[in-house]
Amino acid sequence: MNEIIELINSAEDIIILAHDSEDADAVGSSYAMKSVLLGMGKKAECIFSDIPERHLDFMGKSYILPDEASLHQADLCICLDCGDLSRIGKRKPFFESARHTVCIDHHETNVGFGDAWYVDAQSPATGEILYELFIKMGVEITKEIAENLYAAISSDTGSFKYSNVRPRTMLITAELLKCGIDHARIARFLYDSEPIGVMKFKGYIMNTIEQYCGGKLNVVCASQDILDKYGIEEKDTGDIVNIARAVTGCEIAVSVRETPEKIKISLRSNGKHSVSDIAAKFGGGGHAMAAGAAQKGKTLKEVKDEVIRVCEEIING
Ligand SMILES: [Mn+2]
Repeated sequence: MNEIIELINSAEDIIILAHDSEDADAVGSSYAMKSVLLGMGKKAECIFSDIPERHLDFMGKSYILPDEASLHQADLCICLDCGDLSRIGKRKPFFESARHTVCIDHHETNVGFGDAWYVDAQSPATGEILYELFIKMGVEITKEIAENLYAAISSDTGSFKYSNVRPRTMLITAELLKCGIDHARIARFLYDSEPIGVMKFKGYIMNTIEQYCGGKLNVVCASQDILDKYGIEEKDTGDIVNIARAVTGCEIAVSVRETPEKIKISLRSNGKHSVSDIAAKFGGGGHAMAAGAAQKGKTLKEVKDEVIRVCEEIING
């Protein structure tokens, strides 16, 4: 961490990137880092791959998209919550042109990249790592920084439900609450404010769960036609895998989602199996309990059948 702090201290112009299809940990960590850097009198910009999911709108719009960013040699590029460099996608030139690069992450498949890196696979969220980094830097945690870190940690722990929560997570969260954040408001935006079309779409998903391996494998599937029918976008469907995961007796949950460019696979485990290995078989990665991948040039059905086959092998040993 000391090397990272030195690189931050000696940089003036800093670019912040997170993994593509930014989730709440990626967005919250990026915004918190930006606030800290601006507070230090530095120039800082978050460049996102895409407009974040709608339910993250409450976190603000403190980002620019790649098309709006000028490609120049920044002093430092900080890569957050990003398991490997391929996940910054077409923003790679920003990373490659920076004088120095840093990676801060918690994906167990991350082997480290950049001039300096800090990867803690035991940490449930990049937001939790950043809290400790900021304290080490002597940064005052403002309410705004605390809100973003809280959203990051809350989201990556499934609202503190997942097995990745550790005592330190609760201690850090308590420190964030002391900053006067409105955690109930954050929870409402993150978990309890669904547009009606999305809610009805989720009703459809619940009605079409497919079970395999005697109910140990639960699969949900969203085609482009179904999204059109409910008038929603692909980014509204990111958490449908958790519907499959919530079925009694489920060991592995899978969602397969169609987008115009690719088929996205999300995998969740309820503890018995590691799904990061399954994701890796499809060119993806992630954590033991939550992982994902994407496939191009195949139909939704082809991808679904392949994933089911691999999962069946894992479950049946
Ligand atoms: Mn994360």
